[in-house]
Amino acid sequence: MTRTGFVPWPEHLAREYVAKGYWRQRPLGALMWDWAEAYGDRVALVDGPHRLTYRELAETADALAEGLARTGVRHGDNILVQLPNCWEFIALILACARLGVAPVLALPPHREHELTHLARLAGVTAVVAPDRWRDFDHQTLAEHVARDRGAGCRVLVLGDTVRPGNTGVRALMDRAGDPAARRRRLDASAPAADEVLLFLLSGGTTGLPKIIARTHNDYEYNARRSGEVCGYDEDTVYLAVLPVAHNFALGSPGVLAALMCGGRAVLLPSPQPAAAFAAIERERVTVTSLVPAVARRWLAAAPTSPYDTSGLRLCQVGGSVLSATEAADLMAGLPGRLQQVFGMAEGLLNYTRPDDPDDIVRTTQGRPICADDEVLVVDEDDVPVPAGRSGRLLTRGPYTPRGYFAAPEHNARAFTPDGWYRTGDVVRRDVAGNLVVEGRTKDLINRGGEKISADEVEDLLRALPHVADVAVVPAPHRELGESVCACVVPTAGLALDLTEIRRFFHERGVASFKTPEVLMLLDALPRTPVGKTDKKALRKLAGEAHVPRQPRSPAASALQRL
Ligand code: OOB
Repeated sequence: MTRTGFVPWPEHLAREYVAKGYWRQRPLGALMWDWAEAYGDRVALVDGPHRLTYRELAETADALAEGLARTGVRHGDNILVQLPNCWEFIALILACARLGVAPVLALPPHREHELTHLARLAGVTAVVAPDRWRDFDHQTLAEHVARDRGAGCRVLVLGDTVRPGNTGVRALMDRAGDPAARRRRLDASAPAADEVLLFLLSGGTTGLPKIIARTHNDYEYNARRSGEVCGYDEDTVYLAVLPVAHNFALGSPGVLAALMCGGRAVLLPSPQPAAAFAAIERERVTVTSLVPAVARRWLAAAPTSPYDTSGLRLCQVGGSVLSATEAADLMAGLPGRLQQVFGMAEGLLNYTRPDDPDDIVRTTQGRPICADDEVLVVDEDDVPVPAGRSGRLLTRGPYTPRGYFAAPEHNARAFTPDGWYRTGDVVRRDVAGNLVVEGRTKDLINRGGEKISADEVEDLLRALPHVADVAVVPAPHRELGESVCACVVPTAGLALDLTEIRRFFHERGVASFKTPEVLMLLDALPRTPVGKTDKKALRKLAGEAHVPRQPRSPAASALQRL
């Protein structure tokens, strides 16, 4: 079953990846049963009061797979999934894997703007959402998104309030009936391992989000090899505080690697320090992963925390830039050994190793996980630069797909003709192969690890009559690293402020984390000699004019007209 829009690896490499044991040629659903056979009564998932053993998880995933099939979702379909961290999320991913249905993993803050786009792009046949989450009515949102897809797109709801016409996810998990017979039926119609397992969202390319099809083969390797590099074993207890819809918490090594080696995954709906520290003590957590913004909050909270977090062996930090000074602070003040992670939903993963010297852990973002990860550091003309010099990072490898899904025009820019992915990151590589991230060429805002396309926000702002010209750049932010700064040339006679922008974005159904938090009103945008918007100059302005989020008023008003 091939999905139109999927870009495969060249055949000779696919064969090589199998021969070298990277690709195991077993779909994740089959592996799930291997885990259940090996670790049956051990606890696999913990979510508040819910504790599921490996066997319960496998049986529930099978029941859900057949439940999904009864609603009409079938092998080869794509579905949109928007769920917070909860055990049902993991059961759903495994159920989809069993059926050959690929979930598009949206984030809980996404709204109609993003979800409608993703649903169309992947041609989904169902939308899965909670009934409510953080005071927001996701069921109604899911109904709107499904309606846009037309008749036949179902709404599946996780929660107590399932409206008529929609289907309850919990009811689909009913384990009545013979699990062995169900297992045989699902085995008989299992997908092939080179089919799409799931879709991850790209971290901010041009325009609306792109999606990345990850296969059973490549994503299983992504998680398994990451687990090996990070020393995962049966005693591993992984705490997921970042969204499991993200590659970092899901499979790098995250929840999936914990399940692969008989460990345990503990799911929390937020990275709030007190709840996280309590969970680390209660569940004897050994490893967790954080973005720097969260790590900073944990660092601030650690000295007064009453909880025993001494069981934490490894504290992974990645997703956005971490300076050597900050890394040193985290090494001194957070429980567990620091591990830097430089990864991407597009594939390539770099980790400092648990036994690396302090100096490497403090000053680098680690090295690739696979001997066949190809890494090139090049100049503007794609010519490799000497070791130790900084340049643009290109990569290929067994878990780095060869194109975004159904995006041929974008792929022509984001990939070289011979399949190298242009990461958009500027790095330096030391003699041992460790990478140091020094910047980026891609036009995005990295807001606490959440990537926001400048292009997308600019397009939205252009729809406001008040906006004559616009450019979006990052503004430094004390906690988040960066926030969205809108540089606007206003239409003569029309006043514009952040409240108006916020209202507009809200009405358009845009995820709130993309809403500009800093506004610079300008008479004209600076231009480069060739007439392009000079974003470098604007970034500098935004940096100089930076105002902390709190308090906003006096300093922010100084920004109203520069
Ligand atoms: C992770 O994945 P994405 O897809 O959200 O974002 C990838 C981009 C990278 O290209 C780079 O620009 C940035 O995020 N990034 C870092 C970084 N780790 C990621 N920039 C500086 N330092 C780092 N350590 O962010 C992701 C995926 C898997 C594991 C970890 C992070």
